[in-house]
Amino acid sequence: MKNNKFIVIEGLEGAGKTNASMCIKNTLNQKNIKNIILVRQPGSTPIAEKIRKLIKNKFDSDELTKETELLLIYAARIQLVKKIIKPALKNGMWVISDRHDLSSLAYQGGGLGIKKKIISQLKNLFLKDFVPDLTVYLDVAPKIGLKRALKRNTLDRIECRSLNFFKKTRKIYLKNISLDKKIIKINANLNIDTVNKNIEKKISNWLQKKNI
Ligand code: T5A
Repeated sequence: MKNNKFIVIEGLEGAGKTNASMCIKNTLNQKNIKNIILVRQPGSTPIAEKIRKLIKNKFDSDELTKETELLLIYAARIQLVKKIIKPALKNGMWVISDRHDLSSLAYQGGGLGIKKKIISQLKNLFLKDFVPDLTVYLDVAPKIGLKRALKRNTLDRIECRSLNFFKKTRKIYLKNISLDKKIIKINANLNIDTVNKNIEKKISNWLQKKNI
């Protein structure tokens, strides 16, 4: 029987998702799991990467409406799920995704105020019962996360939003993780070594519980 899994990493900007992806991959490698692919959302297929640019870049002459933003993100997600994630899982690969549909609930739902019902309808229509086996939520205070993101790069279209936008986004993340037993919360305000140790420990425990 295949025991490969779909693992998602979630969190605000600068939460450390890129770092966490590598940490989870290394932890799996230590358990002799080597057949792993890393993907990011939006992105990771040629078309989804084009959509990613539309999402992240600012346009002087036009502005994405919140509904357009949601639909573009969902279009990129469906492209990735159908073309890469599902076939990889079918072939026995482990998939680690930097973000998935919880990001839409948090950012477009919490941050932009699109009704949960609308986002859930999209999810039910296109993802149906396809859900991650595990989600690792990196909880960071918006101010800390944005400071880290700013240190690394100039801020993109979404990162330029107000602190209040990210506070509302985090609130929805926290609400959802309290409802879902398949989400692990990590305190991502701590230094990177401590965060890595905590991720490694929680992933190892989870694997043990799954007899992997
Ligand atoms: N989006 C996406 C939506 O609005 N809705 C959706 O449904 C989806 C899927 C994606 C954007 O799209 C939006 C959200 C995003 O705005 P992105 O560039 O992929 O764009 O943005 P993020 O996913 O947020 O990626 P970031 O690269 O900004 O954040 P990460 O990956 O969480 O952070 P990371 O690992 O690159 O770390 C950032 C910096 O902080 C340092 C790192 O070394 C790095 O320099 N760092 C730490 N420093 C101190 N202590 C720690 N614990 C640290 N952890 C990391």
